[in-house]
Amino acid sequence: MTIPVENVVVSVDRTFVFIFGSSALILVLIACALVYFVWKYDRKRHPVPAEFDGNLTAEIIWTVLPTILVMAMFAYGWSSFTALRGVPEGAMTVKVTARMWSWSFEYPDGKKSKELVVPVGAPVKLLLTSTDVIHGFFAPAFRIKMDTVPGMTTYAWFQPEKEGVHDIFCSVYCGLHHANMLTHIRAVTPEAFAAWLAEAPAAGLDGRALLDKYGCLGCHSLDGAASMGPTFKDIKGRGTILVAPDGKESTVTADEAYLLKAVQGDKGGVVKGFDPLMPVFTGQIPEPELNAMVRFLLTGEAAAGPDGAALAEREGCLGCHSIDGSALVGPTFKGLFGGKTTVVQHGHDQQVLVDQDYVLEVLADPQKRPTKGYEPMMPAYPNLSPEEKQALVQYLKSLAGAGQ
Ligand code: HEC
Ligand code: HEC
Ligand SMILES: [Cu+2]
Repeated sequence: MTIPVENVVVSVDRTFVFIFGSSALILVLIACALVYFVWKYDRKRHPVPAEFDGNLTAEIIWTVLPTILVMAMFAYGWSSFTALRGVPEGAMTVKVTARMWSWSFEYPDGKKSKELVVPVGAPVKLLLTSTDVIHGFFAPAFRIKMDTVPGMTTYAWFQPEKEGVHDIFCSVYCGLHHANMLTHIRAVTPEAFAAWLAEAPAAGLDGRALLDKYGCLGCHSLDGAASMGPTFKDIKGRGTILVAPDGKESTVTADEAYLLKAVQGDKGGVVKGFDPLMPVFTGQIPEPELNAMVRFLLTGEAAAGPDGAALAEREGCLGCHSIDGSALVGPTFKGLFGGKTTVVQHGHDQQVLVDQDYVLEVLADPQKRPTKGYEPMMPAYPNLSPEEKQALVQYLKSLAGAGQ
């Protein structure tokens, strides 16, 4: 089913204007009639009340007119309902997760984000759910208001026609920081969207995985084995003899600048002793990925680990934990790591050291030993990868203060 798009907003508004307009009109008519009758039939002008014994015409009118009006309201309402519920084919699906007190969005390629970035001119389908209590996804600019319910997936869709930034609110009161559950829809050009999607996720890029993804490892070995192209083993600082198209030979050192060009296949010559089979990737590999691959070639490191600060924000930790020492729903992260905390287990207080093991335990099963003096509201994070958990531990460590 395809529905012309502005029609969602337009038809919702038309329904609203029609119902509101006809109600307002009826209100005015009734008020005027009331005043008129009070004036016309007061005791001075009408000392003796008239007696009626039924009026068929009047009865038909007051049955037929409201029926028409209500049917018209239904027709308008039905058209906007179908527009809101009928997702056009080919819509990009974005998973929306609501939690106390933040939103996160996951794209089909696995990219996660705190804001909902979408391309203009294409429909977006939202699959909504919640990890804790009922929240409401409310995007007034697109006339969407849909509950997000734990254990259930609801949906909505919209299509931005212009570039712009639009608010997203939570429409269901969900506790202390309900009012902070704010983010936005950012509608950008399709090109900007593609670039944004390809950007390095906050989790960091794995250079080795990228070499695999771009098919480099089909022609280059990592272990020194001979292949179609030179091996990547010990490529750093290696002297390479390049043969330029005019046959001139030159020796280059495999440093970062050379590799950045070589990886894209435009190093200006062919490595001596090899066939010119290296594909040209110029402009096809986004810069962050290029850098990650070169970093891997130079250092052998897969990637910088995930960024703990970005992760803490994206996963909503910072909605409940401050980093400046102030108390929110949970204890502040400032100075937490390396210090002592009091937890309750089997009704007994217990002093524990906040170290890596403790943080990992909290992320896996926060209610095993909840922190004393706080509501047991900390959600479990079973879906974080070991690297992500590690990044959070490092992040907490970095907030521990001097000497930790
Ligand atoms: C179809 C096989 C093939 C694929 C796929 C391929 N390469 Fe190559 N590559 C070669 C060949 C052959 C050479 C040597 C000849 C030349 O310089 O063109 C080479 C040369 C290189 C060099 C220079 C090596 C040196 O010793 O100076 C680098 C760096 C390189 N490739 C990186 C990559 C990366 C990164 C990818 C993936 C994005 C990739 N290659 C994909 C075949 C391939
Ligand atoms: C909904 C609010 C909320 C969110 C979201 C949340 N926490 Fe918590 N957290 C709490 C509360 C409340 C406590 C204390 C009570 C308890 O242990 O359940 C707590 C306790 C903790 C503790 C133990 C502190 C101590 O002194 O014992 C750590 C560590 C922690 N959270 C880390 C995190 C991390 C990391 C994240 C994000 C991945 C996160 N929290 C997300 C509310 C939250
Ligand atoms: Cu909410």
